[in-house]
Amino acid sequence: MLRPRETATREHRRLDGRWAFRFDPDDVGVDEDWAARPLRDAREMAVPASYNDIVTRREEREYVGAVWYQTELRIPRGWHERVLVHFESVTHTATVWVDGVRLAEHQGGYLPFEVDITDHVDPGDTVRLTVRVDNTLTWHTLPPGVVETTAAGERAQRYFHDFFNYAGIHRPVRLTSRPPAGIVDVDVMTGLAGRSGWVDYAVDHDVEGGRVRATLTDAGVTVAEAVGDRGRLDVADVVAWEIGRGHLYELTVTVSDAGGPVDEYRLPVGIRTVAVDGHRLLLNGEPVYLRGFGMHEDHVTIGKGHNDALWLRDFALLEWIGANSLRTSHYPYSEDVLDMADRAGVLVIDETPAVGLNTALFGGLGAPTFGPGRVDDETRRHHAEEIAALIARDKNHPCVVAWSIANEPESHTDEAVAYFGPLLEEARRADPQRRPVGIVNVMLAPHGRCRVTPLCDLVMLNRYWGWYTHTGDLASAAVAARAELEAWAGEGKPIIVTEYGADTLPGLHALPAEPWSEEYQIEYLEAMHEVFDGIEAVVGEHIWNFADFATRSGIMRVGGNRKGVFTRDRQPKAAAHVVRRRWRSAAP
Ligand code: GCB
Repeated sequence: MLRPRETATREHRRLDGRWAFRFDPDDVGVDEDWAARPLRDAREMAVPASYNDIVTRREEREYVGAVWYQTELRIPRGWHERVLVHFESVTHTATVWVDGVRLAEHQGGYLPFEVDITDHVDPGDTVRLTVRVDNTLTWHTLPPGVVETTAAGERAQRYFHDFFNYAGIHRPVRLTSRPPAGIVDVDVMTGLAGRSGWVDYAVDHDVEGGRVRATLTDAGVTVAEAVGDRGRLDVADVVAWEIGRGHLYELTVTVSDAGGPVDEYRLPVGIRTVAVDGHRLLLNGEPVYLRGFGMHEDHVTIGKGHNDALWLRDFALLEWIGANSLRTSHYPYSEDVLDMADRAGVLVIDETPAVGLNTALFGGLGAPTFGPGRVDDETRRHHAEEIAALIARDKNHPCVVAWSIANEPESHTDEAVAYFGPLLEEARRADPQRRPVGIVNVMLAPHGRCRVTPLCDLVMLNRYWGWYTHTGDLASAAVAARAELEAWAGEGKPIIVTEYGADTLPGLHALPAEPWSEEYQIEYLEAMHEVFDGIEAVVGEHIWNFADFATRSGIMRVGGNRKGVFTRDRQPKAAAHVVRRRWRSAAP
């Protein structure tokens, strides 16, 4: 599915704003046909935004189940072709009606879907768009979860991951128009040799007898052209896409039939190569060292709602601190974030929402992770769909340098090998660029115990020596860190430490340094950096986390997870200045 973009043949308008909204605690909305008429007893809700931090009652913030959103929209009078509604993300399950007609259901809270409403509307019509959103996590959703009943008889959601289960319509909704037949998909593969570069493109379309023309421009000037469904565009004196310099060409693809142009699509293209060579991760043939963060889509009041201003601030801070990369922990982020990374020259490890496939973590369950009725074939099928949809959405972004198909899953058992082996293969097959694929390994499955990481192209490790283990004893933490990293280095693959960090309360000071103080976060990071610098196979350090973020409440968390180098309102803790000195004095 191609992302909506305005071209000569495609238009869209955003449906964001304040929609009617109501909770459905008894789950009667479908039976009572709420979509057939204006929502009764509705209040206003912002779209896009999570609803959880806009409401004020605990039962509503922590609500489990269905909520309803509704808006009216007008189909522009000039729109006589296909009309669709494109949702960038609805968390976690969406059912969509137009004027009482149920048209679609979509599972998965972090990837886009579209609903073709052509047969249900006419140009100039005003129609009612209703969306039922269910935030329930089960063993067959990603992330997974279980619903329990509390002693007080309330429904409560248990999950095995460490961020608040925000829900709602999280990203823009667009009404779009495009030709009835046209461009279905575009793939690009780019290459470099000295001062020459090239773009191999492939266009999938459903125009009978359609002929494809591809034009590559640089700041409006044509640099190469080709004809045919697939072909190569050669670029002399290429400006490669690099860290900190996200140079983008624009590929325009047009499909014409005997009557002239039928459809046009435009795509920003960065010309670069990504490869793994032994211990090294190569960008454009040169070794790179990743400096950056695991992040979250998380802000005060809007929760996981997308907001350009807040993300521009995040990118400004990444630049300020000298970061060159990020991981979309623990789910696919808005496509706008990837666009920003493309333009900024920031490398991205792109992650699926498969977090918490591990019943030993965050609240635990005391039951095995894998098995019928828990993480089983149905979960695996959905997981495969999520991997395919993520790669289909993001494959053409130059910023994406690796795929993470899961964060901290159980990885030491036969069941884990049987589950992940085929998924890793599917991810490799799905990416035309064949970027490296892996899982992010959990500390409970160290070197010698984890059986899935050896099947991956990269070693990605989340490690909390000095925090969850060796708490307060950084000398011992460094010994443990060195020993384990050296063992992993023996695998001959690049190692990225995808998480390391210490909870820190801004303003809490202690001399000598103590856990939770600003001094400890600094000493902790310095101790880890000294270890990383001594091991050649370590090619990346991603601090956990970029900023403090919301979690469910618990005795391990004080106002959420406080491992941010920035506060939740995006101001630096003391450690940010220390990290900045290290990162800004390094090569790009
Ligand atoms: C982890 C998880 C991350 C948590 C973090 C922590 O290993 O991947 O989601 O937030 O640890 O702070 O405990």
